[in-house]
Amino acid sequence: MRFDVVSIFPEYLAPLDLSLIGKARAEGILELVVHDLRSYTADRHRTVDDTPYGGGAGMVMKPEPWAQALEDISAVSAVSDGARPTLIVPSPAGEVFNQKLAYELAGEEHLVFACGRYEGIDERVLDWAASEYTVRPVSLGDYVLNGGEVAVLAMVEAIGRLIPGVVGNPESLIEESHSDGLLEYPVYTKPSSWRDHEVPEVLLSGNHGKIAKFRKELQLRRTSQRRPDLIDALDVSNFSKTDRNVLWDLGYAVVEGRAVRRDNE
Ligand code: JEE
Repeated sequence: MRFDVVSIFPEYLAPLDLSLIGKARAEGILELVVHDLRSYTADRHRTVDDTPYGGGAGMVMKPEPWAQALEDISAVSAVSDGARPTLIVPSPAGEVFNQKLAYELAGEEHLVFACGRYEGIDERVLDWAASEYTVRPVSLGDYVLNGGEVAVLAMVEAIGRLIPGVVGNPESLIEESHSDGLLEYPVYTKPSSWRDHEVPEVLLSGNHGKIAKFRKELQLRRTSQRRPDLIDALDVSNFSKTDRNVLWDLGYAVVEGRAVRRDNE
């Protein structure tokens, strides 16, 4: 798999040399090249921004340096016949990045990330690039960053760890792929008693049936407290009597395979 990242702050992407991603690069599983957008400018001042047509705050990234960079990168793209590289454009106005999109993108051969700054990139770049790339504006989440670099660090890590051989422990990937739409249960390690805080006794019991029930209950409790939107999306048709009782306890009834708040009935 190949990643290219274009930015006016290439040093911002230095963390990609470290840890899992850095190791995968060193082992040749993953190729990642960071490009300085300013090296694709043609003027003495290496200008990448200009004032917005129609007025408004701030500056906008000029299209031509982007076209030069993206042409250069797609020309060397080694994607197999017919396939196009995917151009990911971090943007507060993109579709929100999630684990499903991470899996989808991990299946691509060539991802190119265009890190904007200022108020973003001239929109015509995205339209123009669609002749060579599958163009996807993507947001990291509903908050405002100063540019695309931090979003790219997060996305490259989330996508990169799904590539076979990149993550240290494939067992944890398998567990993730079976994840049940709930937040995870809390984890503990030694010592069992630490500064007057105890590990829940059932986890020391060796009773694996009881442990599984305990963990599922904690998952349901913290999900309803922290992420009620995930409870609403749950298919509870195959929930055990025990799980349904926990849901009831949390204020939900089961109606046609869905958990619904009892005060909503
Ligand atoms: C790419 C430039 C900065 C700031 C104006 C903000 C007005 C652009 N989840 C995410 N949040 N932010 C980004 C992101 C931010 C970027 C760029 C990604 C390039 N910026 C910038 C302010 C504004 N708007 C929203 O309300 C309307 C635009 C991001 C991702 N991925």
